[in-house]
Amino acid sequence: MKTQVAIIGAGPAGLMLGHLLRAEGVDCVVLERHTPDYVLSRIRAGVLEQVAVDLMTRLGLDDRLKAEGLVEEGFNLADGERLIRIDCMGLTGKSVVVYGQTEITKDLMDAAPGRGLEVIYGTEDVALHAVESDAPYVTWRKDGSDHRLDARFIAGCDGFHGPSRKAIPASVAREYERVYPFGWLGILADVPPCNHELIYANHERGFALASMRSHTRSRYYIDVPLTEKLEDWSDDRLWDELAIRLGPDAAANITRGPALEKSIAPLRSYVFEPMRHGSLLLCGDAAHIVPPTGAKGLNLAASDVHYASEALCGHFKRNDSDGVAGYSAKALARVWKSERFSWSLTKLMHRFPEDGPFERAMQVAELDYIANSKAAQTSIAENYVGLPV
Ligand code: RFL
Ligand code: PHB
Repeated sequence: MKTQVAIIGAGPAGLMLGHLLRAEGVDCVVLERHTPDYVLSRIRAGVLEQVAVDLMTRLGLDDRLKAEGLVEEGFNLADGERLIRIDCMGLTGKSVVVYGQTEITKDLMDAAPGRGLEVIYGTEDVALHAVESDAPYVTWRKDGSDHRLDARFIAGCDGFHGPSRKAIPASVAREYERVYPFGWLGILADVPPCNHELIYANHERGFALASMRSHTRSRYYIDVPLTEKLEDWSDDRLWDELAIRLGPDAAANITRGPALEKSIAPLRSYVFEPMRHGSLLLCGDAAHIVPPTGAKGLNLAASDVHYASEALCGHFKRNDSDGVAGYSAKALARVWKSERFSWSLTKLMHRFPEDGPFERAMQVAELDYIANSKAAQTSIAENYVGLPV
């Protein structure tokens, strides 16, 4: 088989990039290890910045997003009894949209056949070859036979554990990493949210987040030590803990219900440089991870594929190779700013085991500053709604 761009991974990054390229008449094929049902069963992001919404609009795939997405004009930081509202709309003129990653992925998957976007599911042992040349190729196994796809470029959209990043030699690579000493225990339940806007809470017992997927489906998280076992957290224990950490006002409005999904996700900050090597471009979690505190992961995948599609269309349609050459630097400039915001919000809202009274006093002082400073609130708001692409 032959194509112009071989895309590895059919998560949001791979599917968005595939659609953007097809919309411009660039040939591509997406290779995905899992089945569509498996990809759709992963409960992940919930908050979209304008960059992700704009991308779906540009693709003409925003009907359901517009109809079902919840526009959030602000969010809240809670510290004990205090609730600080960040008025994103008032401070920046912009909002975010609550629309699950599952829904975005479904919209992109459903539209693929009609848009001529070929996605091959169930690809095993995907391997990248000759990425430093102008004729890279990908091999895999499916249904017991070997396959090969020749391309001009490979887009590595295969998440944190995929093979793409590893195809870049260590001699040219640089990794930056911070692993946090806790994970987020999340619960999804078909109950109305306790508040119409998200609440990020820093409580003496730990962090909590009240989020949602719709008016009837809620998503909550608490932070737990990495040693914690999921089976020790019955639904009741988790609802009790959420009620304490989110504070009495939110607790009074929490509706409890059975978990549709419950899982623990580790928290990590990670950046891999460069995001392009030869004919291989990395997009999304394949190149970087943010802790979920700023809701930036999926949105960074969207900004990466925006830059990558511009670069690849420049190459194929205008014979302009500058975009590909500059892709890594352009994408990383935005990645690092989102890394900074996610890290700083994580530090502000979590109790780290190594923290003492001084670190806690710093959190209180910063929250107090935020509560009383329009400049501080504006800075948080413009990062939360997303920096320009
Ligand atoms: P994905 O979604 O991991 O997709 C990668 C795809 O590649 C496939 N793959 C392979 N295919 C072929 N061969 C191989 N060898 C392969 N290895 C892997 C995988 O099966 C998969 O289908 O990466 P992508 O597309 O870069 O998208 C990134 C986002 O998924 C991620 O950043 C977000 O989910 C992060 N995130 C959030 N982001 C936000 O913007 N807002 C949020 O509110 C938000 N909340 C979250 C989050 C992530 C979470 N977890 C569980 C990590 C909340 C949580 C709890
Ligand atoms: C979610 O709804 O899953 C969610 C929302 C905000 C975050 C992280 C996750 O910061």
